[in-house]
Amino acid sequence: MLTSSGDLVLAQRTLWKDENDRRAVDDHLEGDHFDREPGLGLLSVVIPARNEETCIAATVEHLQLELEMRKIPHEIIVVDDASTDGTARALERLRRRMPQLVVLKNPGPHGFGRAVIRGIDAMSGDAVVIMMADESDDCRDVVRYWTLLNEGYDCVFGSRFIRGGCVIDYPQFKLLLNRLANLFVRILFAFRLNDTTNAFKAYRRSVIDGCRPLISPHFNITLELPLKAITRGYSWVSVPITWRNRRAGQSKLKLKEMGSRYLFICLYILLEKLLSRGDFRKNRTFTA
Ligand SMILES: Nc1nc2c(ncn2[C@@H]2O[C@H](COP(=O)(O)OP(=O)(O)O)[C@@H](O)[C@H]2O)c(=O)[nH]1
Ligand SMILES: [Mg+2]
Repeated sequence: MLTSSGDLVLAQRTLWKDENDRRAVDDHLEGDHFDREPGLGLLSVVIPARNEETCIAATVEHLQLELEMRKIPHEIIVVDDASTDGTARALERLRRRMPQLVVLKNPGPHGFGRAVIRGIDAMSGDAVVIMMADESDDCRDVVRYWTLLNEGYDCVFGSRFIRGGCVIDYPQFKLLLNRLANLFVRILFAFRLNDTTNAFKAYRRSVIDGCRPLISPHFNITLELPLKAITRGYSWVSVPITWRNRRAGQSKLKLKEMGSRYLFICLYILLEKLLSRGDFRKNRTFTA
């Protein structure tokens, strides 16, 4: 439950792994304003997938089970981006017995960002969680996200690097680059969020609509969404999450190809922040 001053009072403490996690949430409440938003009816989970035959079934089944158990009305949208392995077959088998599963094919052009946008465009939910296909994100964190959205936040941003969060088997070099990139983003935008680059986040539909047009074709969508949401004045909270490296299949993130694209989207949104005089902010109702 949230008080009008934005303090978080956790009605369901059992959702958090322990008392430290709860305090970590309290410590990371941010956002430059907080208007209480109405409760939500349906959750959409968008999962981009490319050549994930070894893990897509487990990812979807575990998620479905967790959401059923918690009685969260949901749909799961998997966007298959021209996979050349058995991903499409695995999804077809799942779809036959899971009415909540929507399988979309991205006919091209391809790319992580394009697949995420295609999933978001097709969603029927009042809010969306973007989740990976390789079992790296914890389904229980999706439930935590949903709880916080229902308490009134516009966005919930998981962080693996605050008290209560953790990473398992993160490749060392990638971890170093990740921490440097996130430090750079933090300094550039002057906020406390320290895991901006991770895609696994939750947004109300109103935030997604307020961040359009979405322009990132590749992994830079992972920066575009949270940076726009924060810059445009949506409320957000950061909570500890767990991430584990994939145990099967191959990583598709090509750091060399992504560096300049990440920089591009950062500078694009920084320019909006510095020069647009708030034209794109939430609840902007007049033009001058
Ligand atoms: N639809 C789609 N999904 C992608 C693409 N590239 C990566 N993914 C998915 O994005 C998620 C994260 O990719 P992954 O390879 O695990 O990146 P890493 O964890 O950073 O190494 C996985 O679910 C992938 O299947 C793509 O081009 N299209
Ligand atoms: Mg991964």
